[in-house]
Formats: sequence, C-alpha cells, structure tokens
Amino acid sequence: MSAPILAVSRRTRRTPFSPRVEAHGVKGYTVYNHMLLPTAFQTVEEDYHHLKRHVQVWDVSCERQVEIVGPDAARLTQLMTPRDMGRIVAGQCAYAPLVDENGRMINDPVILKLAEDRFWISVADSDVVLWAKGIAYGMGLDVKVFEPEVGPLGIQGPQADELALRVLGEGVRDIRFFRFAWLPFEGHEFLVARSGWSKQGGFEVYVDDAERGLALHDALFAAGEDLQVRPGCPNLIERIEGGLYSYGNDMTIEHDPYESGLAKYCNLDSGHDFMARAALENLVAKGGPSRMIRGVVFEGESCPACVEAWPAHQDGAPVGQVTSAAHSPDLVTNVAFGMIDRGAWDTDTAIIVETPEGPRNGKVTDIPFM
Ligand code: THG
Repeated sequence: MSAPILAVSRRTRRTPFSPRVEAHGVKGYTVYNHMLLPTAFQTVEEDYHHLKRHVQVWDVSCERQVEIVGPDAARLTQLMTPRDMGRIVAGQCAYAPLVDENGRMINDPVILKLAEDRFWISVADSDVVLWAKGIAYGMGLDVKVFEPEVGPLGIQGPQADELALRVLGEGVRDIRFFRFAWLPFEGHEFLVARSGWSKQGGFEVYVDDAERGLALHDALFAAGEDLQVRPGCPNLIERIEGGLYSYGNDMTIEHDPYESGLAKYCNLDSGHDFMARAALENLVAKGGPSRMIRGVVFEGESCPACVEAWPAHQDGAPVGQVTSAAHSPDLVTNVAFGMIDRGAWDTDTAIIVETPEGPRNGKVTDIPFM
C-alpha cells in the first residue's frame, strides 16, 4: 500500500516561495498555521549534516505574524504572556509563552516589539489571531489585531553570517541575538533578526513584499553558490539535539508553561498584569508541576517517526510519554523529548519507551543534548 498523500487546496495556503521550493525538489510538506511548511529536501538526515556544516535558506512563511497595533497594543500583548514585556525594548525579539486564563499553553511565539504601540507575534501552530481578537473585543481595547502578509525567510547554518553579509550588507554584523534591524535590499528595507529555529546560528528576514522577497531569495542562492547554499527547513534531528520545542507536539493546551519547560519566561516576580497571573501563582504555590518536558535517549540504530505519543514506563508503571524522537548521527543514539512524571524525571533515570517497533531501553537526560 502506498502512503496517503496530503491534499493541498486554498485552505492549505501556499507561500510566496512555494514555486521555488518545488523547483528545488522539496520532498515533503507539513501544514503549519494552515500553510505549507517543507519537511525535507534530500533526506532529513542529509539535510541535517548540511545544516550543521554550511548554510540553508528556509521558507518559514508559515511562522505567521499577528500584528497588534494601537494605544492598547502593549497592554494586550502583556495580558497574553507571563513574560515581563516591560523589559523588552523596540528592536528586540522575545521568546514568550502565551497562556490562557487557566495558565495553559496557547502558543510559544517570538514576539517582536516594533514600536511602543506595535508588535508582531510570530506564532507557532495555533490560531493566536482569533484569541487576540476575542480578548481585544471582549475587553473593549483600542487596538487593531490582524494577520499581515509577512512571513520569515530563514538563513540558517554556520555560514549564515557570511551569506547574509554578502546579500544584506555590513548591517548584519551589528545585529545581536534576538535583536533586529531594517536593512536595505534593492531599495526595500527588510526587517532582519538574528534568530531562527535551529541552533546553528542565522537570521530571519521578515518578507513583507512577495515580489521583492523572491528577488532576495534568488540573490541568496546566487551569492551562496561557493558556500554550498541549499534549500532547507526546520530539521527534526537538529531541533531535538538543540532543545527546541514544538507546540502541538511537545506541549499543547493541556500543559502549563512550567510543564512545558518554559519557567524562565514566567516572570511572576515582576508586577505586570497578565490574564493567567492568579492561575500561575496558584500552580507555583502548589509546589510546581508534576510532569515536565525532559530529554530522553534510547537504544536502537534507527528511530521510527513519532506520529502518536509513545508511552514510557518503569517496571510496568507509566511515567509519561515521548512526543518527538529522532536518531542523531552525531550523538549515535536516539534523542527525544518526553513529558515525564516527577517521580521519573531525574537525570539518568532508566525508563522503557514503547515505540511502534517495540520497547526500547532509555534514560532521562537534560536538554539540550548538544
Ligand atoms: N522564528 C520565528 N517565529 C517562530 C519560530 C521561529 N514561530 C514559531 C516557533 N518558531 C516558535 N518557537 C520557538 C522556540 C524556540 C525559539 C524560537 C521560537 C528560540 N529559542 C532560543 C533557545 O531556546 O535557545 C532562545 C530564546 C531566548 O532565550 O530568548 O530561538 O523560530 N520568527
């Protein structure tokens, strides 16, 4: 039996770069924010080795922006997150959990502060625009909330600085991690941030003009030939090694930010007002989470895809579940994230992982793996 195909229609939105991605021979797509996201160009493993050595251009347009602008923009943005946005200046990006009124994860975006009264929430895969519009309407806030036609184009890998320098100029040197600047390209100013969903370093160019974005895309490939530039995409193996969580996979609306390993972005000691303050203070008062995202390594020379969560147990007793897994060529073991119960979450605790290929011996580890 051949594998089922994923049917594409207007709902599975294409991106400005889909024609290029397909001309480059994309091997697979997933859907993220109702939009196409490539999953591999060669094999996931070949893409991984290339990403860790060279430079790749990523169509991550599906990291959609939710724009919040107006007199109450700062208030609405702050209401949605426990991270103290008062510490974030214009020109800065902030990785921040968004939580509902019960302190459960809505999303884990990067928030860009464009101005005191204007933010882009660069969202993971859930409908933040609807949530934000609902809050704004319900509270009568003086803001506009909408999804502009803006999506990031990633430049990722150890040669990303060199490639960005060639195409976007000297200005890239001055951009610190999780900061952004407006840099000229063929007469257009693009927002360029030093960020991206890999640990290999790089930039994200927020493309707000499809035609000029295509010109930029093509210029990156032309300028990077001797750097062996290739098309790429978020890489399952590299992101697990590096400790980057995926909303919808590793944590969902069932989980609070402490369980999701995002405690350091919960600034309860700041006096700021956010919707989930009472809920999160209550969680902390109860002694913190009873389960948490932890690293897991397990035996085997290959690793099946984690399409459904795999149970983890210890002497037959359930201790949680594995939510993302891959074989790491560089670590020569299988690496994974799991939502692991308190009783088993200590580093080096031996557990059994029930993979679709049978039980495998594993143990709990710290994150990141490398
Ligand atoms: N870039 C942009 N938008 C995004 C993502 C991105 N939206 C969806 C998704 N990725 C959001 N999730 C993450 C998760 C981790 C990080 C960024 C986005 C990340 N974390 C750094 C780390 O873990 O080392 C540190 C961040 C910090 O400490 O401030 O980079 O990739 N535009």
